[in-house]
Amino acid sequence: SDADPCWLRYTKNESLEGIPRLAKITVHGSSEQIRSALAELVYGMTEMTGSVPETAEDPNGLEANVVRLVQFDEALPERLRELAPFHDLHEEGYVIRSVPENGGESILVAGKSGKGVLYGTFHLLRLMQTGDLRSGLQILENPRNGLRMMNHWDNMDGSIERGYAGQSIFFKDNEFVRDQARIRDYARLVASVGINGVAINNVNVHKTETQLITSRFLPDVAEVAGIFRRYGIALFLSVNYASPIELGGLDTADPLDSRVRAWWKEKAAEIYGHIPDFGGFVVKADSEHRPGPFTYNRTHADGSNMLAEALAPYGGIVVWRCFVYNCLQDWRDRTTDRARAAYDHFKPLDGQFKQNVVLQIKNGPMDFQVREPVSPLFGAMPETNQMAEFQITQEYTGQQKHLCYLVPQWKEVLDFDTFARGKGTEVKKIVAGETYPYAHSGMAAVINVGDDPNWTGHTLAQANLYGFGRLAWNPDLSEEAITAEWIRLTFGKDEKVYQVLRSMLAESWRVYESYTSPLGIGWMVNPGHHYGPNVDGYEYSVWGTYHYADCRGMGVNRTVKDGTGYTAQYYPENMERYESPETCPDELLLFFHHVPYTHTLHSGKTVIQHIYDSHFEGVEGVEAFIERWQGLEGRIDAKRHAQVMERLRIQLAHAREWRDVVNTYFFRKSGIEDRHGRPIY
Ligand code: BDP
Repeated sequence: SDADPCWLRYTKNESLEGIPRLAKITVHGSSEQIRSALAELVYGMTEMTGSVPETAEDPNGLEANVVRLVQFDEALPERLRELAPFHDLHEEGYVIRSVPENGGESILVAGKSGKGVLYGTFHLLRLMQTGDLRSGLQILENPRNGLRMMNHWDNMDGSIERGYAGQSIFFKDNEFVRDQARIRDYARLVASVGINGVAINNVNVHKTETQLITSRFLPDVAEVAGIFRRYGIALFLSVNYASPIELGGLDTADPLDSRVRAWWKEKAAEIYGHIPDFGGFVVKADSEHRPGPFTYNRTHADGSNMLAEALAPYGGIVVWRCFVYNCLQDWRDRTTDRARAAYDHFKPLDGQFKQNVVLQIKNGPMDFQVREPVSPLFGAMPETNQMAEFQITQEYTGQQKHLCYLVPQWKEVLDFDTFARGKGTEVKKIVAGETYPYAHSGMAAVINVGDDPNWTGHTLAQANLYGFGRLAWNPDLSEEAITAEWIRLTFGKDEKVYQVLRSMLAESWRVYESYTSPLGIGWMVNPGHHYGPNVDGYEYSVWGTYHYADCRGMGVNRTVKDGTGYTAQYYPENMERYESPETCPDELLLFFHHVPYTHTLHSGKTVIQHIYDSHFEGVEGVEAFIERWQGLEGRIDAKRHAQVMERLRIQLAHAREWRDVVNTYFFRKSGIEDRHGRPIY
């Protein structure tokens, strides 16, 4: 397609010229994925060197001075077997090795599976793109997370729930799109960062999407699955829990009803008849008006196990979301607390789920706010598979009009110590299945792409997609390393471009946070679309998202002592830290405590002065982005430069609006003047 190549931008690269081994590629293996690896390598090398490399099968492993793609199988010649430490590789891992041969040097890219070779090939291409291809390569990588998933919230009419980059690349007018070029390029992009599972439809499964698992659409689903398969991606579908009623004509979806169970079993057989390697189901049940087992007085273990039983014979899994809460609560009742919901619902069910169910838990207890504590459910269920859900699409973080690089936020979540098994039980270990021996675990994210030519609306939002994939592969990668890779792949090697982009990305999350809702309280957005400031937008509504601001103070008391008791859901070390305003980190103070505006933060400022200062600083931060970005004119292509500049100007206007609305609101509530006498209305 002619869409933006994002980080797969293979610009001509002088440093590759004159490397003779790059003139030829040999292949051992016949999987679809190794074929894709070969195609990618040929394409990338052709673009970078200006000449098409020769390709050859090499059944005896005798070719020398080549790039050698090798998938392990029984027929692999002894010589090649010895070159790669296959025993150290997981199913999806790879090695990249320089092998001295005939006075020259070959590059070996080897894996146990075609997927491994594909991931290794993309790694090799990265080294070529960034000019880091050296001799003496000794790389061995295994993915830390088994499940590395994207969740699309795409609807079949082509719209995308919380999408900010155009229409769906999969669906249009209640059908599948006919031109699959974008889908292929999409598969390449996400596979290049190691994604191995994609759910193509919205977790809110409406009438048309309910039919995705019927003969009407399964042939189309199978076609997309075929494209994905070549890139090592398993296709998942979000399903409607009430399908037995809506599609099967039954009068119930009770998970313990034998007719319901039989219906799902037949359905699974039908699906796998079309797609033998179908990944499984993603399920949003009993949440925000979606049907679920609660209707029949059954638990979420009953509900998910019933689906798991149907998928098990084929190796499919059930990704069961923990975003379950009462969205019709009485806002006058201060004892209810939405933050408690996931833990309260799921923790008591630990140990009751089948092995092929995995619970998908949002990173925070509320809903993808700019700042939230980490969900206390992580690590709280030793006997139940868990995975983390993040949001790449910027629903609450500027909707891809604002620059907000989320890798720093995700790093904080992944590095958060739950103390589930004493010190050093970080979220990243739990979701990687390293703390408890989970059968399935990993990371998923709600993706930010649509059919906009640049995929993500804001060109720089591509960095979030890239960064998520890299972290899912290896959560120990540093923010700096991920950022540096992405900039060099996407914008080349200009040092000034690197410095400017690096600083903008690194600061952007905190800048966004500082001009929006303060100190972890979240929300304050317009209801419905969730863009732009509206301090009381949700304050007197049923959604459970409040700030409780009055003339004396603000914040939600979630303590055990005299609040909602939410803090008790954490292991003691974290509970104690959050329970007292003395030890609670400033950035989360209002999430956990209701305090007077004059309360002094650890920073030494009062809450009210912090609100004023941070909102002015946030706007200044955006002004500085614009100035720095201006300085890159002429150093990157005019099109992308202008596109980002246009977004930055929108961001500035809207950051000012946020500042003025929030500052004015709290000035009027509190009656306390800004110490610096700046304009507050
Ligand atoms: C919220 C979104 C809503 C989603 C829901 C979910 O506002 O559109 O359906 O999460 O995750 O963030 O199910």
